[in-house]
Formats: sequence, C-alpha cells, structure tokens
Amino acid sequence: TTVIHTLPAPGVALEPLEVFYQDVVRGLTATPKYLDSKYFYDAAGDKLFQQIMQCREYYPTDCEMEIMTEQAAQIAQAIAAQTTSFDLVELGPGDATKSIHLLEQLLHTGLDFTYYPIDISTNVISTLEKALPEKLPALQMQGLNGEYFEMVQRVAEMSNRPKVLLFMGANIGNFTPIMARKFCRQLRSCMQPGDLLMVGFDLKKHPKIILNAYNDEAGITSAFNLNLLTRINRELQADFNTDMFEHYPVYDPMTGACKSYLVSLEEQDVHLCNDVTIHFQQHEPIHMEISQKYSLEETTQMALQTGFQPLTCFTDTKGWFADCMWKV
Ligand code: AVI
Repeated sequence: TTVIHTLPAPGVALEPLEVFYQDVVRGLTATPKYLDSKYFYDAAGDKLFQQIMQCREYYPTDCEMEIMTEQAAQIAQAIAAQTTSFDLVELGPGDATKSIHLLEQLLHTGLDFTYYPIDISTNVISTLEKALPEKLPALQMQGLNGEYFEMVQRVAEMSNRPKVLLFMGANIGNFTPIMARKFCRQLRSCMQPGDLLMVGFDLKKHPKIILNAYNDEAGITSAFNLNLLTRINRELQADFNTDMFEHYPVYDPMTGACKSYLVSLEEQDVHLCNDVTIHFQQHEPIHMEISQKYSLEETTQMALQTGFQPLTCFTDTKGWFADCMWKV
C-alpha cells in the first residue's frame, strides 16, 4: 500500500486511505490524543457493533425498537398530517430493522412515498436493495451510496416533493453538542419549508445504566474500541499491541457526555507506516468516542437553535430514548 504524506493540490480529491492516514496522524500527534469514532466501522467493527446491540447492557437499540414497533402508527400519522406524497430519506439506515416498521405502516396508511436510504457503505445499500423489496414488495425505493449531504442534495435535484428525513439510532450522540448543532444546521440548509426531520436521541437517565451500556461485562465494547487499533495496524502498517491498551469509559451526568478512552498501560512507542513514531506515556489516554446524552428539553433547544420547529417526541415506556420530529 502506498500512502501519500503530502497534501495534493487544492481541488484534487484525497483517496479514502490517505484521509484515514492523515486523520489518524493528526489525532495521535495532538495533545490530548484522539481518534475519530467514525473509523470504528470496518467489516470487523460492523460485526462488533451488531454484537453490542445484542448485549444485555446496551439498551438504546431495544428502546428505539419499542418506539418503532409500538408507535409506528402515531409516527405515520404525524407525517401524514404534514404531507401525503413525499420522499423519505434515511441517513445511515443500517439493516433497517427499526425503520421497516415505519415503512410498513406508511404503506399501510396508503401514503405515496419513495424510500431513499443513504449510506457511505456500498455493502449496507446493496444488502437493503435486495432485502427490502422481498419484505415489502409495494415499497418504492432507491438506495444512495455516498456522503449524507451530497446524497440529500441529489434527492432534492431528482424530485421536488416534500422531504421527510430520518436520522435515528442516536447517531447524533456521536457528535459533540457543538458539532451536532452544526450538523443540524447543515441538514436544515438542504431542506425546504414544510419538510420534516426525525432525530433519535439517547436520553439522560441513571448514570450507572449509561455507563454499563458502554462497559459490558462480555467486553464487546472494549473489543469494538480496540478494533480501531487493529484496523490502523492493518491499513496503515502500524504496530499497536492491543494488549497494551485498556478500554476506559466514563459518563458525566452533568454534561451528559459518555466518553470512551483507550489507556496506554505502559510507556511505549507505536510506529505508523515506518515513518511516524507516536510516543505514549504510561496511563496516557486516547479519546475514542463521545456518546452524548440529552434531556428532552435539550432536544427542543437544539431544534430551535438550528432552525427547526419541534413538533413531538416519541419516547419508549421507560423514557430512556426519544425519536423527535421537527419541522422546517
Ligand atoms: C452508533 N452509536 C449511536 C453507538 C453509541 O451508542 O454511541 C456506538 C457505540 N459505541 C459503543 N457502543 C455503541
């Protein structure tokens, strides 16, 4: 593998591997050190995340599933109250096991819509394009493979129907609150008056419940974090010894920030592509991920601060998770 260490001329697109390399070097040479959690999701990371969602301690998936199975009719009604002919655009659909309940209900209600799942992974999109028509033969769908904003613009160019955007799974929590606001404003700038956005938020709750969800006994979340080091070893010819790092999650109930770190167990050097040496002090952390938790009031504030009108939040019976519907 060749890795280019200098920036190409402006306007020349970087290869994904070069961007990965530059992001990793930037993060590991910064003080304090960090890595971007969006890189967790290689093939092994996807599998580990599937396993996390099955973990006893990891509640968000079950909570949002309850909302989608028990309240699909109410969600469909809330959409139908705004529009009966629209484009339904889902950002990061995964295997659509949650949204399929809403799709089914929307079809059942007789609404006229096309489903556009958007994902950066070609694998996700091709799997959906095969599986969904088998389960929902009446569904009109068109998978889009690419960056969220580019693909949302693409849908806007293809049709002038109102848009209903879905951003579920508490993925917004993997942004800091400042970045989350920036993301919402950017989405807002792609939308027209009357369009809807439904965002999934993991809510603040007893701190122990949250911390346990990121510190499962079976060690899957630990393996999920360490897998990024393995990915860096493989793709960027690095020599991390994953036994020399320990997963350390923390939750701050004041700010709602749940953060994961990998702590260097000894003073050590790690080499990347044979030309960059990263020095670790004993017990030095790498910040790996944020999973921000919000109160319902904070979700309302976020809508208002980013140009949306908050309509309703659908919450599970425990009150642990919310899918919030906002209107432009
Ligand atoms: C994808 N995202 C919403 C998950 C979360 O809860 O922040 C990723 C995850 N990280 C550790 N466990 C799950």
